[in-house]
Amino acid sequence: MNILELAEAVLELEDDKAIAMVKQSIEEGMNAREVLEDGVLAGLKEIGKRFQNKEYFLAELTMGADLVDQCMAILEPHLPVAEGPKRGVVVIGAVQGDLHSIGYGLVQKQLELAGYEVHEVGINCPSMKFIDKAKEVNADIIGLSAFLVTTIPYCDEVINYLKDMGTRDKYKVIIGGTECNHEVAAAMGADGFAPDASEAVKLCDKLIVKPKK
Ligand code: B12
Repeated sequence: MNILELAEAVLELEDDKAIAMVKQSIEEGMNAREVLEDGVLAGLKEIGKRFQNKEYFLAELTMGADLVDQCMAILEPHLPVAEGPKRGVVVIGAVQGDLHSIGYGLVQKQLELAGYEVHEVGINCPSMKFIDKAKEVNADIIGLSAFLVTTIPYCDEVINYLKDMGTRDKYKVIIGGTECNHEVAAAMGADGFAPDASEAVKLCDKLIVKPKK
């Protein structure tokens, strides 16, 4: 199975071909993470570019996201799992107004594989729901996903609510998503930003001093 051809099939929204190639990659014993990142997600990134250039529209964006979901479901059971004590508790979701679930879903998966207990609060999640969930599960970290310039202010809102409630020190807050970066994170007073799921795991490892029993 050729990974570049898989990325191309995803980009061209050739569902049957892409899914068959993903299945074939498993049969051939290829590295599932590479197939996901360099094949499936590389194709999705190109879909985003076509959308930006107005060659693709919302329908194609949605079809691309559905195809990626299907490919991920096949690959997931083949991703490597970490063993050992629980490393920490993370609450994650997409902030209010944001419907992008693939990105934080991957972060969630990678964190779980790395030994974190992760609680997902879903898409379009009101700021207080992140905080209530964090309290309920005694989280170490709150992960906010924002893919749009218009939804990033809701990351600020979560941080401001935590400050208002006098609980800012209780949780580390991290952000991610296409339109986020280190500067945006620093400006809102977040504890960190990560550009992708593997960096998100490293960031959480850095922010959590002691693993949980
Ligand atoms: C798929 C997609 C959609 C799908 C999402 C489906 C789903 N279930 O997720 C749908 C069709 C719903 C959608 C809708 C829209 N979208 Co859209 N979408 C995308 C697209 C093509 C890919 C996003 C994606 O999932 N990538 C795959 C992931 C794996 O890639 P990734 O970003 O590298 O993910 C990593 C990081 O982001 C990070 N990360 C993510 N979350 C978190 C959280 C934490 C805590 C941390 C630490 C890290 C982290 O880790 C991830 C894993 O490695 C992007 C293009 C792009 N370049 O991002 C546009 C894009 C984000 N969308 C865009 C737009 C404009 C829209 C719409 C407004 C379109 C419209 N006219 O309606 C709507 C808005 C809907 C809403 N209210 O949220 C723009 C945003 C531009 C901007 N300046 O704000 C983009 C950039 C496209 C473009 N180039 O114009 N979209």
